[in-house]
Amino acid sequence: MQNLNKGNTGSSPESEPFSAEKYYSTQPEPARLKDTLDGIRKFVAANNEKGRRIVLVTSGGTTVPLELNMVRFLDNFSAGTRGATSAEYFLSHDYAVIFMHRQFSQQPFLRHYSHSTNPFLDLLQIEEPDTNSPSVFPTAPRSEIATPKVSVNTTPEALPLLLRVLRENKRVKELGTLHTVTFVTVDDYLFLLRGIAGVLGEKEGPGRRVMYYLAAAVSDFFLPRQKMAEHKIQSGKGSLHIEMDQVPKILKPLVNEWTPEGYIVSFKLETDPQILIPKARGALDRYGHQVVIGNELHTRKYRVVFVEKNASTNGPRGKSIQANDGASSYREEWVTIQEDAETEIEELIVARLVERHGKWISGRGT
Ligand code: PAZ
Repeated sequence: MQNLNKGNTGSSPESEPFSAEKYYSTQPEPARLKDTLDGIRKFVAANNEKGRRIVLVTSGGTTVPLELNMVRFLDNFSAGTRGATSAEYFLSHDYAVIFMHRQFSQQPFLRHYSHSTNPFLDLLQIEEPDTNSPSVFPTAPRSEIATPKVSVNTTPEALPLLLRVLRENKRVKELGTLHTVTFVTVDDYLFLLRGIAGVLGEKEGPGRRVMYYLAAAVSDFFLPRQKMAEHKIQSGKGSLHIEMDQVPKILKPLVNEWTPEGYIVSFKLETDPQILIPKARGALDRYGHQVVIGNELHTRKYRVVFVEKNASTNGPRGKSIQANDGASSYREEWVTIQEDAETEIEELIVARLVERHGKWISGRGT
């Protein structure tokens, strides 16, 4: 057996768990973080000036590298569909969207033509006089391939969706309401989240007009840089033993310190239906934010549950009040669609959140 952890890694029961503070002072921040945050600051200022609501949508899964010169990593499940789809609906409600997503995961608008489910090239038709011409791909110079005699059209079935997507994409570009940033590792994610929350929470910023929609699947465990092997882990020494540390729970500082006025929605994914609601309630108790949206792995596209605290048990930010009757402290709303429905569940999720956020902004919501 080989132990992946470098040096004296300590055994988990005795080692100190990483607080957010310790995490941020010992782990590496992503390259060009300052430039990324400058870009966010400009985007926020421009949209804040127009009085728009702003939402930070996080989307896709984070990775955990196993080596400093990374060849192997652990990944988290998520295609980024929830985040990309929701971002489109927030844009249609005139939100300015900061879309923070895993590199190469689904993106608003592009998602309609990504991967192999709906390959873009199959939607296009090419018309040219000589259909028997020999293959020119990929050797011919590009200038020779495009001749005035060739025209490209979409298939008739593809046109309605394509038009809708193109028009909405154009509208959003003209308004300047979508700003995209990418992450790969859990370190990237955590530093970006703290940095963006810092910008959104700045004085003269959007205040209560900000929503956090945390749909990304974030690793619960990581390998601190100080414990990582420098080079590619070698095989041939038997089984591999990896001891990982727990990622600090950053919802706590997000709610209490970084974004005093933001409306915060977190997601909880489970595979065991029995624990979904208790875990969602537990998160509300622990962090004191507004909503946990629970979903199960296999039904997540058709069924989600909004878990919230009742007004009487929701104290000031970050402080929940314990009711005598545990169950009545919470309310749950299931949102479902038929599996073959044309509607996307994100349309319903976002519509409900926009309404709740409106109440939060006017001081009537919890
Ligand atoms: O990206 P996707 O559509 O494939 O999946 C979305 C999801 C299940 C990752 C999301 O809805 C979610 O639950 N995110 C939080 C995951 C977690 O509990 O860490």
